[in-house]
Amino acid sequence: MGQTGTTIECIKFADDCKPTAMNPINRKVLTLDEFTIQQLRNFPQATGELSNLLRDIGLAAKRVNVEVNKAGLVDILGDAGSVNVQGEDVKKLDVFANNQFMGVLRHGISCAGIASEELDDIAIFDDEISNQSKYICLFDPLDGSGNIDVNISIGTIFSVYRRIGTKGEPCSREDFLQPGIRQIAAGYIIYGSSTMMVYATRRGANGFTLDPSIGEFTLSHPDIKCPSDGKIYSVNHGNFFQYGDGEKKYIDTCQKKNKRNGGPYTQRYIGSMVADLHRNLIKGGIFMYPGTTEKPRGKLRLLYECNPFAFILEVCGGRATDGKERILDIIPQELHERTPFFAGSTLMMDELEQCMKDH
Ligand code: AHM
Ligand code: MG
Repeated sequence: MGQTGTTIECIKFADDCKPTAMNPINRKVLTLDEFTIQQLRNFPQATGELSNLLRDIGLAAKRVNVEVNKAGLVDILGDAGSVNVQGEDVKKLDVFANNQFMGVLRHGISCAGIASEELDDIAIFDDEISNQSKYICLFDPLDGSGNIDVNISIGTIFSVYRRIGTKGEPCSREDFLQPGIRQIAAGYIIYGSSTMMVYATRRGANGFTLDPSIGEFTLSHPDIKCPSDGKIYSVNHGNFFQYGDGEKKYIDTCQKKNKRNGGPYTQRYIGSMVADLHRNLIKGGIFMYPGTTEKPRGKLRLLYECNPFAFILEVCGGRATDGKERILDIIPQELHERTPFFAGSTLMMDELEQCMKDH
């Protein structure tokens, strides 16, 4: 992976997947649980804590998915803050999502505490079992939630670190303020035309699509790689005149043909970063949320929006920076700090950086 040079080959499934007389099930369809167990079998020294954690996240995601799919019915069932026809309080979906992720992790055995876009401070699960667990998690439980009422894809973003504090004691803020390069895993769930969970470890990134008929995430995108070049650029053009000269120059480059790029590129911007980055990861492209004159640090949060995507992109062969520095090397100062964010295919990122240097 990137500068760390610790890429480990992704596990291949071909032989295990073949149906045999002893095992007539079509093993091509691996569920998320089967996949993580397969990985454990390949790494006997692993304790299984990370697999537990990912299973917990998958479970919360399925619950959130059910509610997201019902979102169009809020006018029938009751608006957030009101009481629905069953007499239950209707919660805002992002609060609901936050409670689901926090709930499964608090009751699980692999997470000592969480930080979330929905919480001002960290939540420490200070009980005997949680204090023994290795990991802490950071979440944006429902990113792009402003898009819910118009039926546009939204997502959950997560990031997992090994805690640096002493096992047996409650976790602390230092565990959460680690640079992104120390992530053990990162991922996202996209609630879209189908629901998908993608997660990356240093061994690779894999995507799982929710099969509604069995209620399980199943391996649909093994060993994801980001194309080294692409033809899509994603940026909020409404802010164009507030961007710096380097960003303006690059956007100008995207709109023209040159010897390298075979342009003009296609502009695609949903305004839901999980959907925008997922598309660009699979098809090749670049995503930008620069600082503006009004908001010099941009809008996106370093710890639970940019770091996880930077990690996933680097595992898949792409890159992510704040315009100057590699995102994963930034030492965080605050839980909710913001950063300009540029991420995508390496050749497009090279061209962007050249424009930023020249201007
Ligand atoms: P949110 O965390 O309040 O949902 O905001 C984050 C979202 C991202 O998903 C998206 O890329 C960005 O805001 C869009 O912002 P803008 O409308 O300024 O382009
Ligand atoms: Mg967000």
